[in-house]
Amino acid sequence: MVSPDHSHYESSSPMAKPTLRSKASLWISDGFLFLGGALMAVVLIWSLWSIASPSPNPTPSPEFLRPEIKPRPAEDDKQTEMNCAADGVPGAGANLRRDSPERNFYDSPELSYSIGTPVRDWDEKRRDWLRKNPSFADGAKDRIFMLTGSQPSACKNSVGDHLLLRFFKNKVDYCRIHGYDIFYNNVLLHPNMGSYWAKLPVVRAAMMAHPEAEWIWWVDSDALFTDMEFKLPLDRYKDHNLVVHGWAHLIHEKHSWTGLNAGVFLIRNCQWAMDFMERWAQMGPQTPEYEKWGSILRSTVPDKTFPESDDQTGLAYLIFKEKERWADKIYLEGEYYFEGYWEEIVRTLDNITEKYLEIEKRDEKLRRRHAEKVSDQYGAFREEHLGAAGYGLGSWRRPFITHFTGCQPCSGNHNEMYSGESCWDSMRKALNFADNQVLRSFGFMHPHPLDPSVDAVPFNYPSYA
Ligand SMILES: *[C@@H]1O[C@H](CO)[C@@H](O)[C@H](O)[C@H]1NC(C)=O
Ligand SMILES: [Mn+2]
Repeated sequence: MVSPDHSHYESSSPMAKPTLRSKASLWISDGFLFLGGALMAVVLIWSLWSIASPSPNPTPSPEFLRPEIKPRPAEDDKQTEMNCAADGVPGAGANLRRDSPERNFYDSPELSYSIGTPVRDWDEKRRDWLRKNPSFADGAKDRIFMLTGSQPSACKNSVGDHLLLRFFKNKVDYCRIHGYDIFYNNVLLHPNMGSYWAKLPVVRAAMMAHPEAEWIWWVDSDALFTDMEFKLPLDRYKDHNLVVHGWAHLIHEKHSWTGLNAGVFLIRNCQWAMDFMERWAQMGPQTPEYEKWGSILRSTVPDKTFPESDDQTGLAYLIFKEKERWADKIYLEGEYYFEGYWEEIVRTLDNITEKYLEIEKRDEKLRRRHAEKVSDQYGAFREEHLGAAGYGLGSWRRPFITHFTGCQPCSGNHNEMYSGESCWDSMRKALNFADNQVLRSFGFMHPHPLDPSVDAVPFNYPSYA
């Protein structure tokens, strides 16, 4: 079935296959790629230059060179007045220039950002910080902070860093549209927690760095948003502290490690989560118990094929084995693509594109050009037509998150289940599918899902009129 995900922080991936290319051929092909890349860069710079300096008006006007500098409005009156008017935007009134002089948890020397150093009374500490920095209180209940990241070194795969850039761009696009902050980490916050364990210390540090956020949303580097309008149904998770894509019967009855996916999760910034992260991390490579956990997991999880303790199997284990302690607060989301397996998804994208075009042809208000900032309104308009689409497998709704589990864009050591071609073509297709939803607000679109070029979108697209 679904192969494990190890493509972010890939250094010690158990699924990684040794590369078949010899060192010599690697050098040669990399050399060609480098020359090709350099040539491309020259062409690109030349063409950009020719766009940037149009011949009819070679001397920029003096006004253009000397932008008018206006005095700042008096600190508090005008500024707040404007921000308060922006209702509906969580935290629109946040004051980024003031920290309360009163002591808060940051002032305690014993408090550490590192995993392995438990935090006590976190809920109270967070509440106290919010009380002292009240401009962040508005919207704090639902505020989301997105986290993602990749390994500290360059990708082995020659196009790996480019792919990671595109995957990250996609997340930045989603966050900008929805007003979320995002952090990309590419250092190991714990030297011994590499590979798929590396995200745990990042989540822990982010919880402390962002007390204004209620939710920390980890999204793997090899996962992307293929529906830029869909929002997490946070109301559904109000009594839970951790949300993962998963299926209860596979975990509780089959003890399967593929009964969930640990590559995308939403975790509440609270004491429960602090405790859970500490417990989860106890199975990691930074502890003397790592080998022991490898054998425990292997003996309790029948479909686990590799000996090392891994984060995903560890998470499944905690759900079925320490059920009383954790499971009540863990929401296994299986109703929509909280994250979905790319092989199942990418083949449906063409038909989905067709369906969405049909909807736009029928509904004039969806064809209206608009500012990117007000995209939410159009998402709501579109939703009126998606009642029959369903969610997840078999649906013609845009899949929310497509996860390239097993493709390993950075190392290139994709699982041998797939051909490299299907991974690369599918990634490009999904990335362009998502990009089209974003570029549309900028007046452009890819004419074809595998075409890197774009066309200007005609006014009132896609109307027959
Ligand atoms: C796409 O739609 C066509 C026509 O409705 C259908 O025959 C085909 O099976 C669909 N493809 C997929 C992958 O769903
Ligand atoms: Mn992944």
